[in-house]
Amino acid sequence: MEVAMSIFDDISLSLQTGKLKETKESVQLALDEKHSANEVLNALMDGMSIVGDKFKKNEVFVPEVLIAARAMNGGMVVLKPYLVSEGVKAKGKVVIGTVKGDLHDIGKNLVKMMIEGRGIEVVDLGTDVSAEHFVQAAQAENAGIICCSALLTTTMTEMKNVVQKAENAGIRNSVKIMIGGAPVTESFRKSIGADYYTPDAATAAEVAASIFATVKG
Ligand code: B1M
Repeated sequence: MEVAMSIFDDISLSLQTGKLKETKESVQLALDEKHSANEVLNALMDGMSIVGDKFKKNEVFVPEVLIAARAMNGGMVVLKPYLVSEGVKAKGKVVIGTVKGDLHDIGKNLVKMMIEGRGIEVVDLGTDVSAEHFVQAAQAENAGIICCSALLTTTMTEMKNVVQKAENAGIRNSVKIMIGGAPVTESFRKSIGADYYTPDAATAAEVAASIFATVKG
């Protein structure tokens, strides 16, 4: 027996397979058929979350995630004006960057894309970001989470400064600090007093979504 595919399945599947043109077209079609922007967003997020799960299980790899994220971004460009006019708000805001002295950004970019795939707004501070900059940006953007990535054993120590600067600035109780990157571990997280360590981009996005799910307003 054949199962009929809905327009939402089309969106999710074309995103999962990284088909930019098809993703944009099916998003537009769903909107033309008068489906709400929120429903369409959920279909995009569903696709990205399936990609994230497969990435965690090593069923797909970095290139597949990057092309899926490109399709997600394309779909979001079509969707954005409808989200704005329907007043659909982002679920929260994150500032993200690679710490001072560190120029590796492939993992950080994956984390960013996965978090965006959860309907969360992400302000990307780039690479070589000082602790002061992380904290100032979190204050200026009123972000709920600071996400720090580090790939070098020599730069991961900057994450401790982020925790300290957040304390000094008086925002430690209102912001969660998430850390990750190849040399980072759970015991390192504990030693510096950060809130969450996650080993990969998909888990980082899950944790970010769960943080905002428990935060009011
Ligand atoms: Co560099 N490099 N590199 N490098 N580089 C490593 C990291 C290294 C392990 C290579 C090695 O020696 N085997 C080594 C670090 C050794 C150490 O400190 N333990 C190293 C070194 C030494 C250096 C230089 C010092 C080399 C030199 O110049 N002598 C130099 C440093 C420059 C600097 O940053 N100041 C350098 C430079 C570079 C390039 C510029 C050439 C390039 C970076 C290009 C770019 O990023 N735009 C580069 C690359 C590509 C690598 C390797 C080969 C790949 C890193 C990568 O992108 N992996 C790397 C060796 C390796 O890993 N095999 C290496 C793929 C990416 C998807 O994984 O970033 O780990 P990753 O992200 C993962 C998770 O860690 C996690 O999610 C992602 C996947 O799900 N994650 C988070 C990441 N951030 C997270 C944040 C979170 C949660 C999860 O929450 C906030």
